[in-house]
Amino acid sequence: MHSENLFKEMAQSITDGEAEKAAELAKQAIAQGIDPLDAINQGFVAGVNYVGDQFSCGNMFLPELVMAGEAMKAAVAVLEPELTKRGIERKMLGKVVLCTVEGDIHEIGKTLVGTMLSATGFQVYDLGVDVSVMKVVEKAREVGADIVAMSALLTTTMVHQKDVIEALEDVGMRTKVKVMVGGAPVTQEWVKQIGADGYSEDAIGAARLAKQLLGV
Ligand code: B1M
Repeated sequence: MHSENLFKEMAQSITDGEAEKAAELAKQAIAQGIDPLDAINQGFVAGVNYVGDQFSCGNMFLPELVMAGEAMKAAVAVLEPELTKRGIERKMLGKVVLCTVEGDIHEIGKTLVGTMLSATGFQVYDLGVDVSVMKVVEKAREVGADIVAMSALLTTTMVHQKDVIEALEDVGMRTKVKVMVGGAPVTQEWVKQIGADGYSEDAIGAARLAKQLLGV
């Protein structure tokens, strides 16, 4: 199938919340030699953005949001090993403790960021979603993290990015660790406001930023 048509079908599979179809299309993309990041960004993300917009306008509801999320996860799970393979010749660039902040269960973007960081050569400790402030700080201390990376998708939860920075300051670790943030509501202005070291809009940018922050 021509890649443009495949991308359209991918977006549609997310809109329809069809996890099996999404996974099948992801496999097809790999078989056709399509860049897995193009499949994600030009195909599946278009669908998830559409569902998000429709949800905002009240034209779609929570069950559709959930099904779109499941379909997106199924597609990303197929594409992730391919993304990782592409970064196979690498040296270890640094240690990153990654999470989605407390109260927030959005995991897809965070997981993609983790995949791209790993593929670029970082050792990633992915704590998952809804992670408490102290759990992030303790893990960063335990592993001697170079970077703490936090995702937040909700305007109500992004404030916990600030809480983690304050907790790092309180325990005297802030000068030893860089902090990067991301997620749909995060802006450069927010970065300044909370005293983070940087943010990026997407997973590739996150890997680039992590390298910049450590000068590697
Ligand atoms: Co929810 N959700 N959701 N959701 N959801 C949003 C975020 C929302 C914008 C939808 C909308 O109204 N248009 C809205 C937030 C509004 C706001 O706060 N301004 C919203 C809402 C309201 C909610 C609930 C409150 C709904 C409810 O219950 N009434 C609820 C909250 C639950 C909670 O967390 N406590 C909720 C629940 C869910 C599901 C569980 C159903 C599901 C998530 C499933 C899962 O993750 N397993 C879900 C989904 C799927 C979405 C949308 C549709 C898609 C999110 C996604 O996966 N995008 C989303 C609307 C949207 O974003 N279009 C929406 C694809 C992913 C690849 O992109 O996560 O943005 P993203 O990550 C990108 C970048 O942001 C960046 O790189 C990633 C890859 O390119 N990035 C980083 C992310 N983290 C980064 C970290 C970095 C750097 C870059 O450095 C550390």
